[in-house]
Amino acid sequence: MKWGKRVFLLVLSICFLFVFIPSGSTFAQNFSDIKPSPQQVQWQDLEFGVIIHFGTNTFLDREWGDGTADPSVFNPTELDAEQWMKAIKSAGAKYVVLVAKHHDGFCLWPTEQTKYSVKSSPWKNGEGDLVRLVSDAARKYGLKFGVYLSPWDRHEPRYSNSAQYDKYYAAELDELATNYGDLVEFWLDGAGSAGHVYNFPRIIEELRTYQPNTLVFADTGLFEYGDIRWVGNEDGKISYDNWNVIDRHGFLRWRPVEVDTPLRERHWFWHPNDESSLKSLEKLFLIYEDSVGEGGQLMLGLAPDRRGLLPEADVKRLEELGAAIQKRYGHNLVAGRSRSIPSDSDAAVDGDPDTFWSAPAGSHHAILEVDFAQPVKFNRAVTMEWLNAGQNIQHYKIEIWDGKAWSAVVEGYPIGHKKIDRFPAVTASRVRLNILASSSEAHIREFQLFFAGE
Ligand code: FUL
Repeated sequence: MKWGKRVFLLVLSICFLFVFIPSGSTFAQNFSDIKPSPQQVQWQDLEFGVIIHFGTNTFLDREWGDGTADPSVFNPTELDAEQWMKAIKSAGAKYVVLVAKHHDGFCLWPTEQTKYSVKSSPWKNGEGDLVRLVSDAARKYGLKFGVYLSPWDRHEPRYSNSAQYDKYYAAELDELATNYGDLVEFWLDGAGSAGHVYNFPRIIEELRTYQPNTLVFADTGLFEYGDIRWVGNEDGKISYDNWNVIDRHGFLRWRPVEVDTPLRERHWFWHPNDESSLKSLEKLFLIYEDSVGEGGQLMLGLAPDRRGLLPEADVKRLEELGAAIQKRYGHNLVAGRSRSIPSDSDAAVDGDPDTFWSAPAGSHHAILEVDFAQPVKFNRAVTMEWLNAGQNIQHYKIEIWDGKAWSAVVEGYPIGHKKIDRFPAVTASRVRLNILASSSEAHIREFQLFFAGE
């Protein structure tokens, strides 16, 4: 081809790009091109965290303080952050997010930005720092730590001036981001902010400067700024197919879902005479299966009482939840008790989620079979996808061999980080995960079977 013609074609292609690709569009992206960041992968592996609400509301029987509470009301007499951590650990949670400032504007650390904080309270004669106590206790118990800093602030007079408030909020954020070690998650709550203009790009830039690995939770209205998305309800349930990649305003992004729900019905803060609102073990277990078991992250809300302790009944319930998860998902029938086909698929059935099996490169369909020497009875299957290369599995069945043919006990679509399938008990000695469609080859970290009682 002549040079003149080549240059002409090049110019033509560039013009084509400018004319047909709208500015800001995600050029040549489709869902299966989108992969998680390493930080998102690590965070998804945590599966279960808690968010702690404690502040002036606790002492005034309120859920949303109006910003007028006198700091003198904040006076826990027996506060013990280690008691909280022991209970959190017993439930099996892996990290703690502390509400450092709720909508009432009262700060739980001695900030330099306002007097409206623990500094003005009688607690420890104004010398206390709850963010310090909780972050230290969390780390002592092997739990990661994060914070919630409400943008909506019903106390701070600067709130009425967007530019001044942005400065104030960013300065508060700086203190939290620079003084309390690594933050695993930063909760950006959209509640109450309707109509207020924030400079979130600047605020997130500030956070990223000091905490490049923090994952930002943001509800759908603040989608562009978040790494994690809100499930859309506070019931503890993902009630739709859970794909990690979603499209909002033309942005295709990996946005794993977080399922926030309080331990007590509808209450994020502690309230007197509220014992009956404590969720039952059955309900909590269902919440676990409907969130973690649907590939999401469970964020359970805990509320210390006026003593500064988690109520005994709540502590007991958390222990019961941890024990129930262990009981139902502690005895995998597959690892060490079965043979898998194909022969290179051991990593999918070894009980170790740090190893994974890859179906043949470029394949869009694959079968993983496990054979037992004796028939096994089971009613739960747990499947985990290795997500670093994307969420590839799009349609699958779990099938058993009845001696003559394969029949499906489950038909599903996404798998994602973890999928718990529940079905009436069956007994079989040959079971298979039949991946009917995957955008690229499937990567299976684990395929496990359980008998979780009738
Ligand atoms: C919501 C808030 O309005 C609630 O009070 C609570 O903090 C919950 C976790 O987020 O948006």
